[in-house]
Amino acid sequence: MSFSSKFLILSALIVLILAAFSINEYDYSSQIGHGMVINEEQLSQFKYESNGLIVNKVSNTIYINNSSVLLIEQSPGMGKMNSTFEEYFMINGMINPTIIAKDGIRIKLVVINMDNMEHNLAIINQPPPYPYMIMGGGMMGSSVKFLLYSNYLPPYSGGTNYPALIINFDANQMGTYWYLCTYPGHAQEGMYGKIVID
Ligand SMILES: [Cu+2]
Repeated sequence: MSFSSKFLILSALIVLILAAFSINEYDYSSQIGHGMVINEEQLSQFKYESNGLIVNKVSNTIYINNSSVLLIEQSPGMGKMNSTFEEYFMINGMINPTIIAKDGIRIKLVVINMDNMEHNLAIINQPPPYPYMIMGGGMMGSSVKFLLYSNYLPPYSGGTNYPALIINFDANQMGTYWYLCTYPGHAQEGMYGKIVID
């Protein structure tokens, strides 16, 4: 086979791969909300899309400088990921990473429950340690401010469909916050991470 025909085949392959990705692009607006599921194929697409973030595995930090997709997995492996926590967030292969987001950007949060428990995602201005009850008592009366409070995702029951939630989060209030799960006991056990908007 000549060099030019190899080149042509390679080019065609690249075009096909790019086409496959654009076909898989979602109309996010129609999927924002509760009760949706994400299958393995969509999951790998979101993993691909969230690969563009600046990740520092040594400092367990993710920098988000432009509007992007952030894939947030909840307790994948059901505690078998060598985590010291039973309940935790896994983002870009890191457990409860610190997220540093530029002020004014929109982050598409793709939250996927991979655990056999209910979880949600909240962003608050209160640092740890957290009480057993975040809602309905534990932190009432304090000056807790929520930037985000999501619905609860139902437990993952096996198979190739994961309970999911997509949220457009506008990082437009500079400050230091924490993302956490408000299910009783989860944040107390370590299901939280820091998020800085600067
Ligand atoms: Cu939880």
